[in-house]
Amino acid sequence: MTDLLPTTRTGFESRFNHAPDGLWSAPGRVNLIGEHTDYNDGFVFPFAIDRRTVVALSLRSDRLVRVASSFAEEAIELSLDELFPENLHGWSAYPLGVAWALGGFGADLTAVSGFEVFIDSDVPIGAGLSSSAAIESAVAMALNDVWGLDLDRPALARVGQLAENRAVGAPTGIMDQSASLLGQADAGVFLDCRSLHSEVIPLGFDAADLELVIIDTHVSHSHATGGYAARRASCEAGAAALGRPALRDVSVADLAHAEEILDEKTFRRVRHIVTENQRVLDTVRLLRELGPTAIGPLLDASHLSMRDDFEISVPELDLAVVTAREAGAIGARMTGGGFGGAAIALTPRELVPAVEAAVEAAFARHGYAAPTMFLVHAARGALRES
Ligand code: GAF
Repeated sequence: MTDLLPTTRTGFESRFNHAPDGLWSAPGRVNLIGEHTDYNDGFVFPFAIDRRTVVALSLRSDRLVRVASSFAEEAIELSLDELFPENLHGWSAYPLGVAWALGGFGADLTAVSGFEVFIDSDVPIGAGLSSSAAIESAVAMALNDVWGLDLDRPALARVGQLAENRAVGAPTGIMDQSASLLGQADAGVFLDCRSLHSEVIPLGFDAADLELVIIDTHVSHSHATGGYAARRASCEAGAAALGRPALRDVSVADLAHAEEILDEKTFRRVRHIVTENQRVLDTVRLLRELGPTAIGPLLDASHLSMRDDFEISVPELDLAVVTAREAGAIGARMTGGGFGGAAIALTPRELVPAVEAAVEAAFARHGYAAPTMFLVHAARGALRES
């Protein structure tokens, strides 16, 4: 149960003047390791967090769709007959994009009933914790139920990704929606983004007295603009030049040859993906063999690779990472798509106040806006709440 359930129900009732058919929820996610590897058919290891989006939804007897939320004044109305990506704008492109995307996964959009939905969330927006995937996954779960589609969770993740790619216009991979739909309490989701095979792996943070601190820099980022798409294009160009279907098919041992034939920048982009895939595999292995205290150096190496090879960090993220490490975190890295958002610091529980104080002081010294810091814990994935 989450605290948002009563307020979401009330929000629905006050907008639409009747009770919803049900409530569904889905969490945001944090990526522990494996950045930009998802659209390269590689490996990722995120977990669903204890911040959720809740949707209250009911079917209508006609073809009208009405979407309202706690974070926007206006409610959006349109007919299912007008439900095309080019008609969807702003925040409503996430829920309505999912309704449209379900048309590619078995929903007959010429025949299904319209619906009313109210959305509330405590996933911070813009922190790189996938507030968007939380909306997509919660709405996908809800429509899957009320439209009687019987899609499994990996398919619902692909629905959310299609909505993000086509309705929102961000050329993102499958990681965020998969974490939101497949997450489990106290565990990470180890996902092969080619086969979509996933394994839930216990994290053991609590038993090791470790906490994952989120340091939200408030440097805003968007995956629908330049940098993300440019990195994706470099990766695809690198794979093509190497004659491989995807960078998943390039190994660490292939890097010497890659350096010979690629231009310097493309080579660094490729090296990030190839080494990051290996770091995901190493993280999962170390977690199993030695527990979470062993994974710190891999988090650090991931950050350096994103800073120097993939060039998706910003000075605020670098400062957060360096300062957290100096204050006692056992590993730290930026998380998510980059160009802003949040860093994570895996920190012994008793050192969390020291890490937070050091980061706050360092940001003040550099004249950066004060960051927001909080802990996240691995939580269950999307579900029907009532
Ligand atoms: C964003 C995208 F949505 C993901 O698909 C992934 O590529 C991530 O950036 C980077 O690892 O969250």
